[in-house]
Amino acid sequence: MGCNLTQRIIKEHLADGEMVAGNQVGIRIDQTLTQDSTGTMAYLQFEAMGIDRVKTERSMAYIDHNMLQQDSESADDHRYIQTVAKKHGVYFSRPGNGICHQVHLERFGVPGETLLGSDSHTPTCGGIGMLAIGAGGLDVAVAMGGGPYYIMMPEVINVRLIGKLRPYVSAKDIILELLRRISVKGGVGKVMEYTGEGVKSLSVPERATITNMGAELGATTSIFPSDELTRAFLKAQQRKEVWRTLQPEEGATYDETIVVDLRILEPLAAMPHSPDNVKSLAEIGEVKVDQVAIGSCTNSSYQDLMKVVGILKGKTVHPDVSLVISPGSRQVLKMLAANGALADLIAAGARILEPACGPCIGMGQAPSTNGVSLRTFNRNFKGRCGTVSAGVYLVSPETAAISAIAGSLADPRTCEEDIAVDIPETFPVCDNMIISPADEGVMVEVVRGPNIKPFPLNQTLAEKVEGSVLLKVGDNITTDEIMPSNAKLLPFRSNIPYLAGYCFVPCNAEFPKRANEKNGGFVVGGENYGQGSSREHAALVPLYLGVKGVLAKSFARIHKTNLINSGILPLTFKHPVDYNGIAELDDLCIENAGAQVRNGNRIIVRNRTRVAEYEMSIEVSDREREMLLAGGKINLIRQQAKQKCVYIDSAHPLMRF
Ligand code: MIC
Ligand code: SF4
Repeated sequence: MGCNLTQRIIKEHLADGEMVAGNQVGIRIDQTLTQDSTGTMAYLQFEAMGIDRVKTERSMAYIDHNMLQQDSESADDHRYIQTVAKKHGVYFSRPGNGICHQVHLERFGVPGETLLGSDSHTPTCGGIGMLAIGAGGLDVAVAMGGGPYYIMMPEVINVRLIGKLRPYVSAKDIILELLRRISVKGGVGKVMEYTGEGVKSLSVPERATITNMGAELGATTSIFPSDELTRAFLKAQQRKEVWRTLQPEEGATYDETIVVDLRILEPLAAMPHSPDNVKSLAEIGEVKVDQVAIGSCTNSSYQDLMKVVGILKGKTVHPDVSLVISPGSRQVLKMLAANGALADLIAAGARILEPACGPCIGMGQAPSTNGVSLRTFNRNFKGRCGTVSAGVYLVSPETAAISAIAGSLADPRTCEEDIAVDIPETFPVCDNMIISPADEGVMVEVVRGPNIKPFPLNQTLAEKVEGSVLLKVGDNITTDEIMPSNAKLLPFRSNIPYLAGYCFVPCNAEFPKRANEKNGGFVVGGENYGQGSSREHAALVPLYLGVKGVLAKSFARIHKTNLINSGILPLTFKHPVDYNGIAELDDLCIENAGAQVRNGNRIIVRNRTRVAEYEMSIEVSDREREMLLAGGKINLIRQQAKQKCVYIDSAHPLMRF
């Protein structure tokens, strides 16, 4: 029996634990990445650990999210990240250089290595055969310090691709098809590994579109083999020396197989308000469109945008449509500028944005009231675009471009142009927007703006954990609902007290007030609680507001870890029917909480209002159990450091110990 690709890479990086499905394994991390909206917190946490220099092969700090700079906060945070990166050995990608995942794929990803990023779409680099995983900032900070990253040994799903896509059907349609089949929670606890002869028909950027949006399946990550096409891509990026061939071993086994026949796929769209609400364009029918947005870490490669150019060239965007295009990287933008394609896009009426996340995270370009926006992005959660009443459809670049001309949702197969685009033999490589860190030992002053506020730290678990149900929500609650991100809030990612005023507001505008009045309490959720982003603010802000535990039917992977890292109890209903019996403002209590958490997986929660008892399970590893008892990861690290007499910067001005 041979190892599949995922198991091969985990085996090569195994630092702790046994590779048995369901066991926790610690893996050595070769590379890390942060972006600016999660990065400030990650570097504050890294600093608080008192480690001088990152211990990874390469750590990158990208600036790509907070680009509007309506006031001084974002520029101040960028300066903090730039200086803290310089001091501690991290490479800094300046604003304007592109979206972290696109740039990392182009310039830094290495087949067979591990990458941990403080962004849920870090799996993009699975497109070149990297084991690339998204995590909360604190986990990335620990990995920068040389600590292993712990995951549940995943099940590995073989996604066997057969045949070749027909013209105008896109890699985006492959991942939309998977979302249609297995939903936003179908990948939880799993790695999606792509195999089959269909792999050879997909370029690296196309593979990266698929691995990128595997995040929407809830998967731990997604990965393609590293083959001749990977070699050609890396050679074109002048990095052929990092290539290695990487395939599953002979006789590799998988936990499950999903077959996708590329020959019969059609153009698809995810309808509002969930990435798995997928239908074919034919099924959706006529939809009038107000806005088209092309870009994001899912679909902003040179190949994607050249296909768009192929469709738009010589035409004019429909009078009722606003078309915005954000190239994924400066390299892509430069290529479009050099070959004249940018001029074609401008001539067609496209509004060109800088290479950054932009509208994908609500940083501008909010659609009109009740507007319909077609986007090549990966998430269409209600309100994420900035307009609560708008409906966002997720589509391929081909569908987006043809619809921008038609003014309504249109099938790209009606195009007459030949839009096939080959990967160039050489990309115009220029890393002059990457700033290298200072040499070890060189003094660097870290510049902190007034926006940086202390972040909350939990206390050791109380013997009696009690409080009211502050909020009860349904299935698939996103981190965008727990801690919204938009142009008004994103600049405050290093200011937890400010963000607290907006916590859970999309679910209930009274939540922050109620949490304050009740002095904290519990949240009750349905299936896949906390799906979506990696932002640990969705745990830190509830912690700040006194949330002690979340009772849910199931949890999304990254968010569950962020709760544990913050010392908030993630409790799963043993009997999901108990969910129905709880109401907001019920008074809950966990007696002997410490002993219950220490002794096993069963936790009894009493509902004092209804005189009922719920059997909950706490599905955590022994390490995580320790973390919950200590009041979160930082407290545990500090306790352990004290025991080992390791110096920890407990006088750090930014932390409230
Ligand atoms: C997102 O797409 O939701 C984000 C913004 O990139 C997040 C990270 C964040 O909240 O800063 C993610 O995907 O992890
Ligand atoms: Fe940026 Fe959007 Fe990608 Fe998140 S999903 S990293 S906001 S482009």
